[in-house]
Amino acid sequence: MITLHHCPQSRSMRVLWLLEELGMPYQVVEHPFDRSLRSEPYLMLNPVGRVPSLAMDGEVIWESGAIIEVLCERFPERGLGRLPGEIDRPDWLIWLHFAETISQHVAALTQQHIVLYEDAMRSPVVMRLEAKRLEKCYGAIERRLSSPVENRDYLLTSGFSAVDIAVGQAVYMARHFARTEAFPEVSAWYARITERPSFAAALPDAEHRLYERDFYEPWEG
Ligand SMILES: N[C@@H](CCC(=O)N[C@@H](CS)C(=O)NCC(=O)O)C(=O)O
Repeated sequence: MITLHHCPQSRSMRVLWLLEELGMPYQVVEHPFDRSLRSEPYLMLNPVGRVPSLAMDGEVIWESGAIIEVLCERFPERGLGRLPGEIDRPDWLIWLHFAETISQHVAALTQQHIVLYEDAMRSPVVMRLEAKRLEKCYGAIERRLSSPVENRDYLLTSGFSAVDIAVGQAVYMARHFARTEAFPEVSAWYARITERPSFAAALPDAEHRLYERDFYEPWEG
């Protein structure tokens, strides 16, 4: 059995989305987004006390990008990875890792808006800067989706893959802090990938949301 250690609305959501898309049996252990992730038993699952962590075939795997790569290689028949030698392999790796570039800005903004609980701890400059950097990331996706290829509906020329999930989930998080409306290709792609039932299955229920709001305006100080 595959076991995913998960916090709603965190990077583990991209693994949940992928597991749904793979259609293999799995179970989810949901953790609160708090200091319990630093407990000794949890550190056996992720030595830095983060989600996700995945147990599969007697192995514990952490780092969402590595988990996605391992899952796609374990179930190649599902067609969500691009294996070494395949034409889109370099692009698959680029976009898989780019998800983490986006997520780093989201993490900074989550810290600023949510984790820091006193206004004196927050920085309006950091909030604005990080939101702008998210827009730069949207710009990179926009450019990719606008590149002149027939049917550029997804990040890869060869069609939907796990990198649409990884980047799509990062954009799901990022949209709490930077709007996508000014990026028409990103908006259309995001709508396309999030209409999949696998995305709906990875969404949190109302009681387990990390983000209480849909959008956080920069704090003005
Ligand atoms: N690069 C790691 C980052 C993991 C990470 O930072 N996860 C966040 C949630 S999105 C977390 O668990 N944070 C808990 C904390 O920092 O205490 C990955 O992609 O798995």
